[in-house]
Amino acid sequence: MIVPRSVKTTCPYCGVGCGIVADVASDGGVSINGDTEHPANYGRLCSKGSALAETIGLDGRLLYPEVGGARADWETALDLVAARFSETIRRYGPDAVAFYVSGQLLTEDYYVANKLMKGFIGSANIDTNSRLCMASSVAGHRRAFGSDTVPGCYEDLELADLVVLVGSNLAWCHPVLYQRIVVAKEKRPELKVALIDPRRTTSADIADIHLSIRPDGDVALFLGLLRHLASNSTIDADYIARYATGFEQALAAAQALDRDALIRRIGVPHSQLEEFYDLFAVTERTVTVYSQGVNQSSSGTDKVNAIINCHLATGRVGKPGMGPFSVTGQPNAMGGREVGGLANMLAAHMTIEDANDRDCVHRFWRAPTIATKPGLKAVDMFRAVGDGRIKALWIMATNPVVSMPEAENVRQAIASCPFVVVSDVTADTDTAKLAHVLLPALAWGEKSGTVTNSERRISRQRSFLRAPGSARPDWWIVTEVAKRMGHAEAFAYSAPADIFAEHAALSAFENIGTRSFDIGAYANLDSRAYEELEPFQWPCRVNSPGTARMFAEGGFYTQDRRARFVPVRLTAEERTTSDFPLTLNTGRVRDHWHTMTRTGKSQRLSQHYAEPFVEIHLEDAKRFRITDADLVRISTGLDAILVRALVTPRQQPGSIFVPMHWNDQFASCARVDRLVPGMTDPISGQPASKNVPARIERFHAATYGFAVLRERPKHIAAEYWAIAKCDGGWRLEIALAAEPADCSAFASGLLGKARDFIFYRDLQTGRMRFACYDNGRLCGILFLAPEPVAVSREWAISQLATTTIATGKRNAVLAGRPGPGAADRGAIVCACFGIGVNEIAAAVARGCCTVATVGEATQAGTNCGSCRPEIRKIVDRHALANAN
Ligand SMILES: Nc1nc2c(c(=O)[nH]1)N[C@H]1C(S)=C(S)[C@@H](COP(=O)(O)OP(=O)(O)OC[C@H]3O[C@@H](n4cnc5c(=O)[nH]c(N)nc54)[C@H](O)[C@@H]3O)O[C@H]1N2
Ligand SMILES: Nc1nc2c(c(=O)[nH]1)N[C@H]1C(S)=C(S)[C@@H](COP(=O)(O)OP(=O)(O)OC[C@H]3O[C@@H](n4cnc5c(=O)[nH]c(N)nc54)[C@H](O)[C@@H]3O)O[C@H]1N2
Ligand code: SF4
Ligand SMILES: [Mo]
Repeated sequence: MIVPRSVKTTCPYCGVGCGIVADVASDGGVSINGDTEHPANYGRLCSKGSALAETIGLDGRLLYPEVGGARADWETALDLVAARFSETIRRYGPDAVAFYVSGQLLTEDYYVANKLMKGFIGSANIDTNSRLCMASSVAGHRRAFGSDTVPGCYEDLELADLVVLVGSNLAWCHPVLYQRIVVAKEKRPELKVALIDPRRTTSADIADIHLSIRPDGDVALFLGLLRHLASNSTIDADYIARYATGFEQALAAAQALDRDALIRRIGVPHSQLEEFYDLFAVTERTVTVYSQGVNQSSSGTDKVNAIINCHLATGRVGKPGMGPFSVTGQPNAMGGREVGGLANMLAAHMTIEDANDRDCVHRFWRAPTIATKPGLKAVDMFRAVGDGRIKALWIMATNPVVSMPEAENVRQAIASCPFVVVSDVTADTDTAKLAHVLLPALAWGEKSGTVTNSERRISRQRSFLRAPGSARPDWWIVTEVAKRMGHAEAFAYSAPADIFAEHAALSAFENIGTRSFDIGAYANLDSRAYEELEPFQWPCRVNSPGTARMFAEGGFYTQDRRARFVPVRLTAEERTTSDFPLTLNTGRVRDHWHTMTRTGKSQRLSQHYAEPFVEIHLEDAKRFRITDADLVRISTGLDAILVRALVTPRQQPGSIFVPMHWNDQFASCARVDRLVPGMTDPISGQPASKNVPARIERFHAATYGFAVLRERPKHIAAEYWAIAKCDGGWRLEIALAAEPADCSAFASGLLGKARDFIFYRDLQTGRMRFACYDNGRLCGILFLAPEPVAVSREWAISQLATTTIATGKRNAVLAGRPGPGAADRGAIVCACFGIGVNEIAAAVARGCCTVATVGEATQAGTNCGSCRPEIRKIVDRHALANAN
């Protein structure tokens, strides 16, 4: 008998850090709702947060340690990890080992991993996937503010009169923040939104102005803005004089540039540029939100400083409704930065290069040693794994074979490494397959600790599920290895609360207001206080209540307490050549999370986009003879992938977009990071994943196929395939370079050898359909055609849901379209209620002319709201069609 309970926790996906209430019923059922009291979301959740209950099942989970592919007990696995790391260090020195960790670890996990590497192993070879995510923002903050501090808070987005979104698709990637802006804008239409993104993303929906700049045109754009602000006397000379230095040099650097060259580099019409500049100049309350379009660039750090320069110049920093705002991606990207999880940081915002900082941390930890120089950053780390300098590697909570640039080299490097440990919650990730030792970690819902969101707010994640199998928390795994490496005393924690208290104490240790990260108020908290910990914002010094905004009155963390203007330079970032004439841009979709190890388990989240794709502009499609729904091969100097073409006006000509999510478990050949070279920003070391020269060509398939299947097939013999969960089973897209010699054998290979197998071939068109039944129960349908299969996917999927199909109706299944009376929902728009585009269009045709009335009629968009921008588009399209 399960005791029903209601537990407050935090969403494990994006850096908005929404509060969640998880209710566990007596039958074990879990329901997830937004926490109405949490200041990040006040009850809201997006599609991913709302579908969390679907992803906590144990299918695919790693539940027991494995050594060499065989199940092992913890003692054996931990002893082996400790022995191999110790032995490698003894023979080759501390820099021969490395940890590659993640912003999806909790702060406590992160803290002990960093402590073990930097203070007890004595190397700084610990880097994190935040290198691929936040490193440029960290470097930019440190250059400007002397510390890695986000000055503002979420409320500023509502208080602003202008929100500038730079390289951020907030509607899909930080949906609850987006919704907060939508609501604020409805209340106060004078709140303007400007979007700066080469693509016209869904976030353009609320934008009053969209600048479709050239790839990496941002530095030029903000240099131009600084010049404009200076020439229009919008400079806050008083703020600059009191709190900053270097303004003249930064302005001179901007003014030295040729105006026309600058405009060409930005790539938008002069009039539109002036409109944006004027808007920025006259709007005191301006927040500039930026994300991966800024960070993931070879000029990422300069982009950050070019933005911050404009905010410093206008004194718009850390005041209500004003400030530069780097939004974090992962749930604990910020926590990782606090503990010093990057290879070039130490701990609690202290730096490796600073002898005093080293001494401070060394003494606090009572450590036998301390790292004396920065360790290898992610790209260099995997190169060092590849060339044998690193001989033992421990990967925790990240999937680098999918998410690292030069992914195929990374895969080979890991495969060649003498000793690889992977701690994960999923058994079969592309990275886990290469591990010598696999360690099962507790997943969200089972583990406890803290995370920090984009506005420096620390919240608790609390467990509400029992630990399955013999999975253990990441902090426990790390400390058990540390103990076995001879550091029992320094890692003798009994619970996450002990680690959090130590982390808090270190943040305040010898911190006389010299370090911005200070949560000394919690240095002595006990387990009960930890259990009850309410969300708070750092800094939160002893006897202080936490801080929403910083730097309005200066107080930066440089030697002289002044902020620094950085004289950024314009560098050439035009990379296309005649061989690779397009710019490949990569990023996210609404309903998937990274490498899909979790969202791929949810049929709801797998319907919005069910296969990997490339977005391409009509002009380019014509130029390269590609039509919508063709399969295309995209190649760069490194490698090639196969994906579906989506022809769209959202893309600017010359640039294509491929999502980062698909891995080798869900598609034959769609890991986009195989295409991305390890080119990095020279200051932050962050890879430039959004500007890669590429080529596109049509993949000439002889046969295309679509199938719905009750069971996932073991093997798919096709050049192209992409599989996704759907209601009742799986949906599969395939393409073959040559027509199968024996189509029936091919079909039974996929559908299984059930008793009843029916088949239809249209001799004229060459189209074929197969269906297979077991005792009247449909096992699967396969459609094959010489062109992309045109059958309603939703209708085919709905056939899986019908329990038995009468013999007379079986032909309708083969006809591959809905019979009379069976509506085709169309592609799913609302993931929460499974409402398709046809249902929404029908509601609009019946007279629903707003998102709200569509919601009343169909329920679409009435739960998490992530699909509202798309519904609005359908409504608008209809209005436009009527107007014409
Ligand atoms: N649904 C969903 N949400 C997520 C995640 C997820 O996987 N799925 N991941 C989370 C994580 S870890 C992160 S880091 C965030 C990322 O959140 P975002 O940064 O918003 O997401 P991306 O799609 O990577 O990139 C944002 C935009 O940058 C644009 N861009 C490309 N090049 C340039 C350029 O040169 N200049 C400008 N100005 N823009 C450019 C792209 O066209 C893209 O629309 O999302 C978080 N939220
Ligand atoms: N081309 C391109 N590449 C990119 C990006 C891009 O925009 N374009 N974005 C980059 C960015 S911003 C990011 S953040 C990265 C993300 O890339 P990854 O970090 O590789 O992505 P995830 O799929 O989130 O991987 C997390 C892994 O940890 C496991 N896991 C989940 N919870 C736990 C836990 O509690 N403990 C342990 N031990 N394991 C757990 C999951 O099963 C999964 O295998 O990708 C980067 N790569
Ligand atoms: S916006 Fe969505 S993914 Fe991000 S924390 Fe909130 S519910 Fe989770
Ligand atoms: Mo990220």
